[in-house]
Parts: sequence; C-alpha cells; structure tokens
Amino acid sequence: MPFSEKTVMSPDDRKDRIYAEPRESVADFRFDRRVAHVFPDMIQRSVPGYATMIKMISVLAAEYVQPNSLCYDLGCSLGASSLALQRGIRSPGCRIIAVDNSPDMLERARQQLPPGTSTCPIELVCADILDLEILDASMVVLNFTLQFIVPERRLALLQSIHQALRPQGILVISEKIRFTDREQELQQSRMHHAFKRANGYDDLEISQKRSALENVLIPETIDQHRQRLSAAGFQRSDLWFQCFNFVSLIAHR
Ligand code: GEK
Repeated sequence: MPFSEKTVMSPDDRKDRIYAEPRESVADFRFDRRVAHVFPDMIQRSVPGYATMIKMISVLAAEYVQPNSLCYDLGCSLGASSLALQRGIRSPGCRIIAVDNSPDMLERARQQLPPGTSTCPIELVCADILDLEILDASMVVLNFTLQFIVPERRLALLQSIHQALRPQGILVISEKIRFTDREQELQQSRMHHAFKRANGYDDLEISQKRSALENVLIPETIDQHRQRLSAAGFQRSDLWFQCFNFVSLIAHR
C-alpha cells in the first residue's frame, strides 16, 4: 500500500492515471474534466502535507475569522479548503466565497459539497480571481493557487487581498517553492519525487506531469513570496509549514 500521511484509498475510477501512458508530446496542464474527476487523489498523492494544511485551515479559521465577515477560498478546486473553513469558523454571520475559473472543477465541487445546512454558507463562484472584487474579509486562503497566476500579476492580486482584509485579518498562502541554491533545489525535488513514487506514481507519470506543469506552475523562492507580501502591505508573514519544496505562510494584515 502506498505511503501517505493519511492513507485515503480512492475508488479505482477516481485514481489519477492521467499521465500513466506514454505520450508523444505533453500539452500544458489544464484543470479540465479529467483532472476534476481524479483531483482529490491527485493532490493527496502529489503534495506532501496537503491533509495537514487543510486541517490547519480549520484551526486558523477558529482563531481568526471575525463575526459577520467574509472568507475567501481563491482557486477553490473541489472545495476542500472551503469545507475546512466552514468546519473551523465559530463566529456568527459569516459567508465563504469559493472561487475558481475552471467550470469543470466547480461542477465537481457543486456535486461534492454537502447541502447548505450550515450557518456559514459556501457560495461557489466561477470567475478569474484576478477580476474579482474582494470585500470585507477576515480570512483569505490561497492554497496552491498563486503558483498558477502569471508572476507579473501576483502583486496586484495580493494588494487587492490586503485592501479587503479587516484589521487582524489573515491570508493563508500555500505554494510549491524553488530554491536559489542549486544543490538544495536538487535535493528537495528529489525528495518530492521520492514522495510521489512512494504514493504509487511511476517515473513516467512523474516526468510527463512535470513537463505538463512546466509553463503553467511557476514556483518562486520563499524570499520572493515574503518580499511580495511585504510590498503588498502585509505587516508580517510567518512560515508555519514546510515539507520538502512545499510551504504554507500566514500573512498578517
Ligand atoms: C485546495 N485550493 O484543494 N482564477 C481562479 N481560479 C484559478 C485561477 C484563476 N486565475 N488560476 C488557477 N485557478 C485547492 C487546490 S489547485 C492546486 C487548488 C493544484 C484554480 C485552478 O482552476 C485550480 O482549481 C486551482 O486554482 C489550483 O485547497 O492543483 O496544485
């Protein structure tokens, strides 16, 4: 049985085999219907610490979400972070706005999310987060989404989040990162690939997926993230999680 922090076995048709067969050429990665169908399995087996980061979003929501405020899950995919927010929020009168620009991902999210009986509803919105008006928020989550935004537009997005946050509000930002030290970059990538192999991906799947993501997922260093957060107006950003080349930061307004 492949190793994972929390071994979740996917039913066979929900197992990610998208890159299992050799391809003559590998097209850029897209969040389409095929990806939406296997996404929970794909992200669990590809991102070290994913389950922990989702769980901690609940813990942070309990600490930071303020009464009668909005929470945003930007790049919500199937809504795992939204559900974590919903589970954690203790303040009354809140609403979660879950946004994704992939209609296929949102359709699966709509099918998967439990019926809206919670006092803190989740509203699914199909939109580009770069065009979104963000308002009156106490907590915003960018869980592995900023890495898919072209680098030139990242600062403006963080500025609009910062402007929308109430005092004491937070942004949780999780990213795949790169390292300037070549040896460290090689070591961390090697360990990430070992993690994927231990979770049942073979070398062909790993290398074809890497090619698909090459022009789509642009990782940056922790320093680049922290400098940009500071330029966007955040008072401080604290690293609270790292496993290999995956990190999560809490940025304080
Ligand atoms: C989770 N947060 O499970 N506007 C809106 N959505 C976007 C944009 C954009 N400009 N660019 C990318 N996305 C989730 C996981 S996945 C991360 C997030 C991954 C969306 C894209 O459609 C996809 O659903 C999501 O961001 C990134 O906690 O697959 O590594």
